[in-house]
Amino acid sequence: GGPASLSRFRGALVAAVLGDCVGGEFEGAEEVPMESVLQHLSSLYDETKGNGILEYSDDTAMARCVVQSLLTRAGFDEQDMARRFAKEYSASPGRGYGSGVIQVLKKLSSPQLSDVYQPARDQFNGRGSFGNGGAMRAAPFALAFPDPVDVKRFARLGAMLTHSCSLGYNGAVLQALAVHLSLQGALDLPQQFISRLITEMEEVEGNEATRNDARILKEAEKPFCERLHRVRDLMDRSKVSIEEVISELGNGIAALHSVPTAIFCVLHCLQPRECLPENYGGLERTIAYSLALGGDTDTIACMAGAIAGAHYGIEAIPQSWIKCCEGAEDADMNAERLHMLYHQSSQGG
Ligand code: R7I
Ligand code: MG
Ligand code: MG
Repeated sequence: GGPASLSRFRGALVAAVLGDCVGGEFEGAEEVPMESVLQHLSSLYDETKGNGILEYSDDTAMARCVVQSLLTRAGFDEQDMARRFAKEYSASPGRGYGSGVIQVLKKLSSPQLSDVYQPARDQFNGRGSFGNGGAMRAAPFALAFPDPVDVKRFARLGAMLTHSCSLGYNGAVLQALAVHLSLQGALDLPQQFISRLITEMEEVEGNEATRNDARILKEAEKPFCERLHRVRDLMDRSKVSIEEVISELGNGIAALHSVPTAIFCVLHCLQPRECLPENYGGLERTIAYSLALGGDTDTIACMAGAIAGAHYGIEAIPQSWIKCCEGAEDADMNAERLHMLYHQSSQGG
């Protein structure tokens, strides 16, 4: 489809859910042989096997709250979004939430709370979390707002409800921007895609809060920009091993060690790769490759899935995968609603 087509919206939201659901199998695994990944994925093609439904985790649970809030409020409403996070957590606390964020979600359910951003600020001795929990649920912001200024602003504020460290919320901004550009068809020119992300993040990271957090955590002055340069270097190389990707970019639960990694997975899988089956399309390659990195597989596959889904569109997603994953059909319906909201706002009314 063309820029911002319905197919791209559906692809983005559905593939994010698939990444989370299929990625759950390997979350936290240090080494994941490609063979195990392909075996796991091949069970999804076999509808007769009746291997049941793969459940989604916190990544999708929170993204669903973001979607519902953006749709019902027809825009960003921090009170409403915070309430939904808290309610979802208390209804299903066993979705695999990060160990720190649980404290925030409990505090957010207090009716006395006056500042919904305060619980997040209290995390980790007042520095805030740098986990990837803001980024893992950032894709819907790109599907609700056509203007990149809104995408950046609301992805940041939405993340700050649980992640007040700049290394947390800037990861959410980067993820939302990647989905935004992909929706426009920007992955047709991969070199320009990465350059535009770097240019955007130069501005996003050009402030005192980022400099402070980076200094305290002993990171480069603009941590995400530095990582995006590494992504560009890896892209330019003809052969890259999985070990190199992990050591250069990471595969962990910090946003800094997972958002650039997810972006690399998408870029690397734009073309066929030796380690992946020839009959795989780009979307399948991206998910398989994300899982083979090990570490925070559900989240990296979820984020890579959103970016790749926005590029390839819904037609690239095997029907049988959708049937195997909890919440995938819901995501498909919500994508249509977001598509309407997006095009209403771009007409200014
Ligand atoms: O970021 P968050 O929501 O976790 C998301 C991850 C995804 O992989 C999900 O799939 C799920 O598995 O969890 O939750 P947080 O608790 O805010 O952050 C995750 C973890 O990062 C924390 O439990 C800490 O181990 C670590 N972390 C920090 N450690 C030290 N100092 C995050 N921020 C800090 C910090 O400032
Ligand atoms: Mg998870
Ligand atoms: Mg995870």
